[in-house]
Amino acid sequence: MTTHLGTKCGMFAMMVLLSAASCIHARADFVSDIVLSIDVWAGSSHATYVVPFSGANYDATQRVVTWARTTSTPLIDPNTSMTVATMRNASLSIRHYPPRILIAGQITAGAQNAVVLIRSGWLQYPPIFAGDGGGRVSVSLGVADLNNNGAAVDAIGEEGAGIYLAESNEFVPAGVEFTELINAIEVGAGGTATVFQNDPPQGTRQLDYDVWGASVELEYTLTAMDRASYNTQFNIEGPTFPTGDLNCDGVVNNFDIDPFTLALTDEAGFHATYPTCEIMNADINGDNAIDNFDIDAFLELL
Ligand SMILES: [Ca+2]
Ligand SMILES: [Ca+2]
Ligand SMILES: [Ca+2]
Repeated sequence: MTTHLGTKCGMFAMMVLLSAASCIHARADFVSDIVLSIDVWAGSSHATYVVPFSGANYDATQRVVTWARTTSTPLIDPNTSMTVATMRNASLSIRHYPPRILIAGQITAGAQNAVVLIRSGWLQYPPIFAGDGGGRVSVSLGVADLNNNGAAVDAIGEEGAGIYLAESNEFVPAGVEFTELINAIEVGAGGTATVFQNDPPQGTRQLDYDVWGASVELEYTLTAMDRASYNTQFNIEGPTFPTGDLNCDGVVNNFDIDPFTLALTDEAGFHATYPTCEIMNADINGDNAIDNFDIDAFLELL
């Protein structure tokens, strides 16, 4: 599992040319070091905005990474000093379990049409075995013409390609990729439009493969000087792991004794050793704390 995450993060780091990034140190154990990246290309210019994992955006108790920036932030090409686009009201929330990724924000293109790529970090969570889980994507995408000559948000790639992609697992076997088919939104002079789409339309889509990770990305072209807004939510529902299951293999037995002891005595060590398991499974008596009062109740479960 660690190898998968490391590989993914390494690729991620290379893509954003963040040579100092490593997925080994200083991160929540369930999410990659980079929790959000925004790349924008316009002509020969390229700007990147990267939100690294930090203690300041991590709630260790809830195991949620949150980050938000409401101010207007120019995305500037470091070589040409050109403002390629402007970011505003950008936010992110990644929750460990039940797994959920939220991304929202607005991008306004600069003087040229812009290619925008927005990615969440890679989320790891307790494995959800084939058929036991489902997933659902909700997304709204909008466009506003700010310079009175019409505006468009268009998918990149062939006809029918979606602007929005949510995926589970690193290798994305067929059946665990969610592709939104919002292909283009166009408005006339001074116009605005917002499109909503859910995948599936109702309920959740069955996950046909064992899954343990997820990420989301949006990629589109935006007309010059115009604004695109996005608001996405990707939820994975899996089996709830029984109380006392501290290695997250679905059953409570003697193999849970060591991880239970670790959860009780060394929270950081637990997360390091069982990165995809939920430590609150050690709260056997349900008082929202993991302490010595859980020991007797745990022994009764065995
Ligand atoms: Ca326009
Ligand atoms: Ca177990
Ligand atoms: Ca307790």
